[in-house]
Amino acid sequence: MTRIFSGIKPTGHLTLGNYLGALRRWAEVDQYRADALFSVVDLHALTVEHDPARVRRLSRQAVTLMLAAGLDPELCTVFVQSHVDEHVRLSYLLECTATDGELRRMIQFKEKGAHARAAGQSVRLSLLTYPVLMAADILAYGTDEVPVGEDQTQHVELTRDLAVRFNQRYGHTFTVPKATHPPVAARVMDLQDPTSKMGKSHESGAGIVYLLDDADVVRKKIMRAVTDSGLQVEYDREGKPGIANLLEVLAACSGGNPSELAGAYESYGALKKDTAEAVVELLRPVRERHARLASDSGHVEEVLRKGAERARGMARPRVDAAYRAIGLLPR
Ligand code: AQP
Repeated sequence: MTRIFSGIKPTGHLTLGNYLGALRRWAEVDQYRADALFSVVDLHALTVEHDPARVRRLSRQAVTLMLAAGLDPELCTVFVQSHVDEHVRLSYLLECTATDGELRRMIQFKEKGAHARAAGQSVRLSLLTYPVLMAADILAYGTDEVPVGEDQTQHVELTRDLAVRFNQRYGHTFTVPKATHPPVAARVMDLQDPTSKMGKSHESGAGIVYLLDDADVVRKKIMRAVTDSGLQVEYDREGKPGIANLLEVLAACSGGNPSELAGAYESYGALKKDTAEAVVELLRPVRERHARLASDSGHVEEVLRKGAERARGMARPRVDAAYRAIGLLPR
């Protein structure tokens, strides 16, 4: 059976981008067709300036939202990365496989490093090495497929390179995984700056739809989305990025196709109105289930306990094999 691994970083409140680019497909498709593991990758949240209490709060909220989005712990494994030590154990071996040059080329390192410097903060070493930890997250489970938004493609490519290199040097140990992307909305853009990704850790939330925003807040953010010059509704990612983003979001919500939908609208206002309503309806059940689950912390704890136990059992044999293959004495 196909093995799937994917994760979500508790660096902010989850967004419509996280939902359309990842969560929804995990819940609607992936958990049924594969042996899937979904993790709140909390160690990755420590790579930038962070507040410990906030990371804890956001980690719990992310797990609760994953369940609210429809992940069923009977069908898939839901867990928190830091509960399974094998990720960090394997990460060190992969650091001994990677080069600093290939890590310095990572776009997220360049962008987040520049952002930290601009804010007068130093760049944590873990920001440079975090794609290696992500490779360990994936390779520890013999993962075949990594369903992610387009922003993560480069990291999955690095994971593939490290797996191939390790296998060539030390003998076949890891499955070489591939990234998969949703058919539409693989990259939801910020509503106030449609040339950059809707990212949960951006300071200004005006262009970001959070999954737990009230319906009226969602409507307001979408109605105020930055649009492009001209009046005609056209699907043109380069020339009209704001309108293209709204069409992609509407298509992802309604199951349509962005180019065809464009023909159905005569004004930007009408497109915004329908997009806002479609998003509100899409998120309504998630918000309702989240409210119910958030009041049952015992259930969430139990899901995480069982999830970590199952994940450990799956990761340990492969990580132990990697330790032996690379030249370390068996315990
Ligand atoms: N805007 C997006 N469009 C489509 N997919 C997206 N994803 C994130 N943003 C978008 C996908 O969501 C999954 C989890 O992402 P993550 O938590 O690992 O972090 P990220 O990709 O770095 O996302 P953020 O929200 O932008 O976080 P920050 O701001 O902290 O960097 C991934 O599959 C991702 O592709």
